Order: sequence, then structure tokens, then C-alpha cells
Amino acid sequence: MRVSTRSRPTARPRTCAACDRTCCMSPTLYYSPGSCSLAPHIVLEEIGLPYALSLASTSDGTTQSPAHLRLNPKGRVPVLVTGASVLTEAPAILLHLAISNPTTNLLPNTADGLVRSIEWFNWLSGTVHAVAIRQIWRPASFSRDPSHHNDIIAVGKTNLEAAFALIEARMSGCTWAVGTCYTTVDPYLLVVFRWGNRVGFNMRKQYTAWTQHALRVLERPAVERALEQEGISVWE
Ligand SMILES: N[C@@H](CCC(=O)N[C@@H](CS)C(=O)NCC(=O)O)C(=O)O
Repeated sequence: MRVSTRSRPTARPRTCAACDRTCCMSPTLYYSPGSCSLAPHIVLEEIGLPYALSLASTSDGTTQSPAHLRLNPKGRVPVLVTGASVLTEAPAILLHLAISNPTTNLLPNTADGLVRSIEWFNWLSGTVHAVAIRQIWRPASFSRDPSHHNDIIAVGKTNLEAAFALIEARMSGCTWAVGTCYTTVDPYLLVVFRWGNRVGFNMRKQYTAWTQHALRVLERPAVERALEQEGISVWE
């Protein structure tokens, strides 16, 4: 499915990696509802320039289809295609969008702020997503033996609780994740907050400072639009 969310601008034609034809230079985000691609989707809405969404569902196997693997041999979303450029990895896409749209102020304006963003991104995409969340939702990635899967899921939940305790401590007394302004780390944290609810944690009760942060992020019209376009809620 290809959803054009805005009218396309007039731009210099190039050969496009998304459709293999000559087309304009608006970016296309390959996404799956509620996955980590939600963060770049929110940021594209924040930026407000034309872009397209292309559905590559993680639940029906589309991310492992030959067409998607040609685009991203890692078999994952998000993928951001801009003309001939194909960019993968949520943190790289988020930084790319913030750097290439400086007037949106989505990038911290100090060297320390930038380093702190990378600290968040590395830990959230590595320890939290690629280990704890994957242990819970994809235990078969860790063992071929189904009799091990319940134990892997249980370890994943313990890992996730430890990570969430750190996030709660970091967010206590903080309005935003980095410095004093909203940056691309904040919608990424919202994605992980939503996953907490879906894993079955009582996020409102257990993580009150993080919940206040999530509510602040949810106040942003760009966030509301992205959630509506993906047909999802943060709470379920
Ligand atoms: N390190 C990658 C991880 C991307 C990732 O695991 N994406 C998931 C959705 S949240 C996915 O595409 N899963 C499909 C699959 O495992 O088949 C990133 O940060 O972008």
C-alpha cells in the first residue's frame, strides 16, 4: 500500500530506489504500524514537508518478502528512501531528518546534547529493542528450541523492567529526554513506552515520570496525526 499523505512537490527527477523509476525527491518511509518506524513517521509529520508512506508489515511477513529484502537486506523497517538514497536504522533516519531540516530544531544545539542523543539511541535500539523487546516478541530469534522460548520471554521481561527503571529515573524531573527542548529522541521514547503497554506493563502506574513525558509528547499535533494515520493508540 502506498499512501501519499501530502501533494508531491516539484523537484528534480532522479532514479528512485523505492520504485525504480524516475520520480521526484520526496522521501518515502517504509513503515509498519506501531513499530519503531513510528518515530521517524512522527518526525516527518513534525517537519511538515511532502512525503509518502509505504506499508511493509512486520506481522504478515512483508518485511521478509523478496521486494522488501531487495530494498533493505536486513528485512526490517524503518527504511527511508529519498531518490537514490536508501537509509535504514531508526536512529540514523531520525538524525538524518533532524540534521537535514535544521529549522525544525529537532536536533540538540550543543555538542553535549548531540552526544546524549546518540547515548539514548544506541541503548534504546540495542539493549532495549534488539535484546529485551526481541526476547519477548521474537524468542525464536534466540533459540531454535521452542521449549526454551518461555524462559527467553521471562528473561526479556526482566531485562525490560531493568531498562524501564533506568528510563523512569532519567525522566524524573526532566521535561524532555535531552536538554530543555523536544528532540527526535522523544518520539522514539514514546514508541518504547507504547511497547511497554503492549507487553502488559501498567505504564501509568509503574512509570509515572515517563508517563508525564509520554503525555507531553502526545500533546503534539504531529504525534496525533502519525498515530491516527497508523490507526494505533499508545495505550493499547
Ligand atoms: N536496528 C533496527 C531495528 C529495526 C527493527 O527491528 N524493526 C522491526 C520493527 S520494530 C522489524 O522490522 N521487524 C521485522 C522482522 O523482524 O521481521 C533499527 O533501529 O531500525
